[in-house]
Amino acid sequence: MMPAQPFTRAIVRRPGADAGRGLTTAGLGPPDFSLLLEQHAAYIRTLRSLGLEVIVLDPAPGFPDAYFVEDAAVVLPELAVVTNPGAPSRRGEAALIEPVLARYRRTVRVEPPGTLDGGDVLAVGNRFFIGLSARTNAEGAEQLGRILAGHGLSWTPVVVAGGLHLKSGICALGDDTLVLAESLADDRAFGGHRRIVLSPGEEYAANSLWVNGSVLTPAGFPSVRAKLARLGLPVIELEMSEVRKMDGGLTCLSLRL
Ligand code: CIR
Repeated sequence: MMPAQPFTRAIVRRPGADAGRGLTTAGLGPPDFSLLLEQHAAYIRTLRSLGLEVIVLDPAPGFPDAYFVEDAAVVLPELAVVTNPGAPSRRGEAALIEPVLARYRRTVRVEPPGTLDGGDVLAVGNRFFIGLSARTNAEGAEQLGRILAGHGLSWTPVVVAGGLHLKSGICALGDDTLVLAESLADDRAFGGHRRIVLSPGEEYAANSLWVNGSVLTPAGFPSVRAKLARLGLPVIELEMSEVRKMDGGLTCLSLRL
């Protein structure tokens, strides 16, 4: 289940004091800022405990969603694609992340009128699924698709019918296994892979994060934990209550390189 190239680094950004002004549809109320910082710090500690070098960026004033760094880029082995985030309030995040990524990769950009959020991009080995969502339009998906194809990587568009991003309902464990919400289970796009289908009420845990053979999953979903553990993977549960209030999950908090 290990990919050819394990991750060695992660880029994260600390939430700013304005985090509660970010976009959300969760209806769970504003996050408790000190608890949000605690949960974010635990996430960083966990990535470090798995051997990753974690590059921690400062909050970006004026961009309350900027700690969801995953949306501003798609990192490939040979280059980083800096996105044009779909939400107007998040567009400026691309320019903030580009110089950081340029330390590690050649960078290219998704250009308007294309929009794309990294949360809509799921890599399963050499195969990519790109969600068409309220944030990612067909033009943005095609721009990324052309870049992927140019690197010998295949891609499939998937219409995101519910949830913010494609990865709000699905994640990949290594190169062959998908964990997905029941609403995506019948989508033929995912047919060729081993699939763990989550029951209604467990959807939030579909955004789990596989890191080099371990899987991070949100706390509070014991049956998902059990399903993951049955695969023989080490499972690490993280408290995500405050991140969830802002529609965020485990993958959005980092870019893995
Ligand atoms: C937003 O609505 O853009 C943020 N509040 C949440 C982004 C979550 N990102 C992700 O799932 N990749």
